[in-house]
Amino acid sequence: MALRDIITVPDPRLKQVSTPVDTVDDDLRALMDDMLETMYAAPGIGLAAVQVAVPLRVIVMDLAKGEDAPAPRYFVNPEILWRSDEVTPYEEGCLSVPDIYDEVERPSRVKLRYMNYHGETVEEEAEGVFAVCIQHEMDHLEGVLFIDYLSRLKRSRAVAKVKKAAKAA
Ligand code: K1U
Ligand code: ZN
Repeated sequence: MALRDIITVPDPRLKQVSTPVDTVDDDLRALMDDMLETMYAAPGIGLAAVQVAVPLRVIVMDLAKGEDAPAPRYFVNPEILWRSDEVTPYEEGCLSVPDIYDEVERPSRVKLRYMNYHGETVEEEAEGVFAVCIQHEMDHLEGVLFIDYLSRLKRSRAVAKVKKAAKAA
C-alpha cells in the first residue's frame, strides 16, 4: 500500500468527469487500498479516486467513530437510484479544499447501486452522514465540488485561501 498525493483546488483535474470501471480486479483493489490509506492519513471520512488524480468512478469511505473498529467501504461505479424530496443541511469539508467548511443542502436519503471491493453488485439506502458523504463523493465523479454550491464570492475566497496556504507551505 502507498500514500498518494491529494490534489487541491484550483487543479483542473478535479473538474474531470470520471470514467466507469470495467472490472474489479487486483489492480483496482490496489488503488482502493492506497486510497483508503491516503484517506486515513489525511484524515478524512471519504475520498474519490479523482482526488488522487485517477479519474475512475471509485470511492472509499469510513464513517466509524472515534474508538470504533475501522469500517472501510468501497464503491465502484456508484449510481443513485432514488433521492428523497426532503433535504438536510450539513457542514461539509473536502480534502481537496482544505480547511474550508460550509453548509450544503442535499437530499436526506438516497438509494444506491454500486460494486463493492469484490465486484459484487449491492443496493442499499443511505441516510444521515452516509447520505451526505456518498453524495459529496459522487459529485467528485462528475467534477463537482461542494464549494460549487456556494456563492461565487464564497467560492473564490475559498480557492484563494487554499492557493495562499499551498504557496506558503
Ligand atoms: O475530500 C473529501 O471528499 C473527503 C471529505 C468527505 C466529507 C466530509 C464532510 C461532509 C461531506 C463529505 C472529508 O473527509 S473532509 C474531512 C472530514 O470531514 C473529517 C476529518 C477527520 C475527522 C472527521 C471528519
Ligand atoms: Zn471532497
